[in-house]
Amino acid sequence: MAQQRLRTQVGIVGAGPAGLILSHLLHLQGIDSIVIESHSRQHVETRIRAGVLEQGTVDLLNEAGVGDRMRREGLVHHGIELRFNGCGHRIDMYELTGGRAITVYAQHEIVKDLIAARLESGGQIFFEAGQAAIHDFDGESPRITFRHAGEEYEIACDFIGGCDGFHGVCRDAIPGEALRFYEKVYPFGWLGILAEAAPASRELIYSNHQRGFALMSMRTPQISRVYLQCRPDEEIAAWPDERIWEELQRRFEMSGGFRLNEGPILQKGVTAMRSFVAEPMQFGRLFLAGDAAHIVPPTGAKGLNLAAADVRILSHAIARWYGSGDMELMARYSEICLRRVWRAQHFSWWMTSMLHRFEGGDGFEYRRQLAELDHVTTSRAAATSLAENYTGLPFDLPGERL
Ligand code: RFL
Ligand code: PHB
Repeated sequence: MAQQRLRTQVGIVGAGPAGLILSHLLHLQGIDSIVIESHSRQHVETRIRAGVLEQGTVDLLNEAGVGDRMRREGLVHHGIELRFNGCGHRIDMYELTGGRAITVYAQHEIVKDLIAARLESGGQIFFEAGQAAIHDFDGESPRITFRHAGEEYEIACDFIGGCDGFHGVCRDAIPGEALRFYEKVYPFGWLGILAEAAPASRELIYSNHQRGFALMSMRTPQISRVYLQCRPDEEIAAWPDERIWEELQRRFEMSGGFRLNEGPILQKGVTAMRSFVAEPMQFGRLFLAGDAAHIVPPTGAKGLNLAAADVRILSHAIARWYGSGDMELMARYSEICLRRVWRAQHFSWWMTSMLHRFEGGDGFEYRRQLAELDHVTTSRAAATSLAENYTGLPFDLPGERL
């Protein structure tokens, strides 16, 4: 069978937030890319994932001209609630950070907006691309091969964006001795539901409870997104809807009385929790971005935001290379991203440790958590640190030049 040969400047594997934002930002700088994605368009546009966008991510999407629907439909939140020992405590992030906020807007809506923008401006995305493989990225002429609609394809390019998530092929294509992995697996997971029920609070509630952690989030004023800590290998079949609601009601209980609004559960699933970093994030002309390079536990709501921060740097680095042949930013890509990645790793680990129930604890862990939560909710300095990290570090950390 004849192979279809294509040529582009940047070949991108993965049409998640990292791959799509990268493709769009490159386009804005006049750089051509082709994206290949193993799933269908419908699948990636309906996959329920993240929901919390840092101020910097919102600003990036707005500046890139893909923020119209997010501005109309996204929910801007100025605070979050930490709930423990039967009482709620609001962290006023807006006031503590001098006006920074988060926006609740579903990841798959961002994906929809970006796919529409790419296709509208003539961008090429191959959905349902099978058997993707990357080649020759240690030299000057990398290639991507894949199958699509029964045909074999080859894309010749100058650079490859490895944006194919944690289970993708790009990271594994790098010689083992060139990478170092850092990993921490947590002894629990999250059971998440999407429910047709009005959120019981206007803002997110992170609840530390002796039965386990629970989080109330939302997608719209009519749709709740709620999580509860469970075993990492929890069987979803063991959780009929009534059991989920009963457990959630207990974990959000308050001395003054509080009930979540219940409604039909539209979707449910279990996610294991891990912290993971692959270093460096570059090998030759292959650049890893987003979950392909790092995973954070979702307690800090950082995964999608890190993916956006990575590709922002990468698009600048690539644009500089094409513009003036300047390699410096490209050479520093990994180092610049990893600094933010490790800050987010620390914050996500810290939130996770403060809020989850650890099995086998003799009570010391729980008492320590209560003391920490007491500190965070009564010390302005501690609350400010949480608020700064949650709303997001500035895009350009000290010492970075863009
Ligand atoms: P993605 O989204 O996994 O996209 C990778 C894409 O690559 C495709 N792919 C391939 N394509 C071609 N060939 C192959 N061989 C391929 N292998 C894979 C995949 O089909 C997919 O389309 O990675 P990306 O772009 O790096 O984006 C990262 C985010 O998706 C992730 O970090 C967040 O969803 C994490 N996350 C959260 N992040 C936040 O910032 N705020 C949150 O509130 C938040 N909540 C969450 C989360 C993740 C969760 N789960 C399900 C893990 C809540 C949960 C429950
Ligand atoms: C979500 O709305 O899906 C969400 C919110 C906050 C988190 C994680 C997930 O920390």
